[in-house]
Amino acid sequence: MQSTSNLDLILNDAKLDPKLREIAEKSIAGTRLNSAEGVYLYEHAPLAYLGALANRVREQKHGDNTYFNRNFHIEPTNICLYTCTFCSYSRLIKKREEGWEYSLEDIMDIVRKYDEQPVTEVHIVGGVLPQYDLAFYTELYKQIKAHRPDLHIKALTPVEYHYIFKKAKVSYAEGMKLMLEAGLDSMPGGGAEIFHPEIRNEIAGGKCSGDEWLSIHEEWHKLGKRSNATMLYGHIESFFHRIDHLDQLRALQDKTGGFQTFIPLKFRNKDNQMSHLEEKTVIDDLKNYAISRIYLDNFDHIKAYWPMIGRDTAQLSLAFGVDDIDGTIDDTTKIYSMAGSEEQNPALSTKDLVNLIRRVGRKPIERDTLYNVVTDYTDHEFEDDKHFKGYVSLPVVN
Ligand code: V47
Ligand code: SF4
Repeated sequence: MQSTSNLDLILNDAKLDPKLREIAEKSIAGTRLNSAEGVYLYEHAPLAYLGALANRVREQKHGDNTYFNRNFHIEPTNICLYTCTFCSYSRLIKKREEGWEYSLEDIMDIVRKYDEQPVTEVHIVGGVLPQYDLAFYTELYKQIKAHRPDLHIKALTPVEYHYIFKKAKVSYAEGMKLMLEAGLDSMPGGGAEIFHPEIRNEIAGGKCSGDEWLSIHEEWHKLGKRSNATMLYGHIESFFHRIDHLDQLRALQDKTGGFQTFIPLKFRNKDNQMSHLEEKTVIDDLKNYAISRIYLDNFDHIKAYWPMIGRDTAQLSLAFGVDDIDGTIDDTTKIYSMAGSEEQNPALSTKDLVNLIRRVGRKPIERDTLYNVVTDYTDHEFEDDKHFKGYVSLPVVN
């Protein structure tokens, strides 16, 4: 594990690029980096420098604490009327026989399957289709809350909400209030992709714009509620576009403080319209985690979505600014490998997940969605972990 002494060693090197020294000094002093400095980090900073600097920020915020939670995913449908070029769902509009469209009762059956499981959250996200409208989701949230009031509903992204509200002819503010009243607790970070229209129009044309994505989160935050943010990187965007994306998130966070976690999502190239693009390397991924940690000074958490990047990279990421590993359970999801995730059949028991974190010298903490501590596993001894078998799912939509 890296420590601040690694950073001292790097800063004591007389040959260190003076610009990188200046940036490190700014970060250490708690002075915000500007966008030119962000791009400079992507273009010039070596991996060891980025790791040492990001680790310093991470340890200042969280020490060795590394968070995970127990949730399950439901994808109401894997068919979508949009055609994002990176998405492995979009082709299904023409091949409906490979798709599913769950009814409200189907979804409630899935929820009931977890009745005996110690999960704290249900993460709902799927494709966009007309029948999944305002009435459908408000009724679904109400039924979930009636069945299991303590289950945190983290559901849908501005991609769906924009579509649903437009169809129902309600404003974003009115729409989000209706969702809150129906039982929505928080919003996941999906659908953000890359905000800059130069890229967004190419890869996600037709769905909500970057500004609309941000406005819906803003309305949700105004209601006193929390959400996450993502960035889909490693396709046709440049470093400038990545920093522009982070800048916009940082600005909204200054205004509302409503974001909890930033989740960088590495583009995977299986079975989509951008399959010809080569995927980024692990080194690029680690640099991207580190720069996100250094740059997003007003975000509490940086999350690695381990089913997508694999266990080894997830462990490494904990030394590059990441303090959260998405630990989820699910045995119903069918599409986790559609986009070519690292984990073809990802399954980790709580014990395995705890050990994965411990083995790189960090402290495993099970959290709920809002980062309240559920169980501190730092000194926990597992006698028999058979009562809980964890599985993870991999939603790759929105
Ligand atoms: O928005 C789609 C991405 C996202 C691909 O908030 C792809 O806790 C890589 O947002 N390669 C959905 N990524 C997943 C998501 C998420 C996941 C885990 C936790 C949380 C959270 C949010 O997946 C989409 C899109 O950006 N995605 N296709 C692909 N080929
Ligand atoms: Fe639809 Fe989301 Fe896939 Fe785009 S990323 S095609 S909006 S499911």
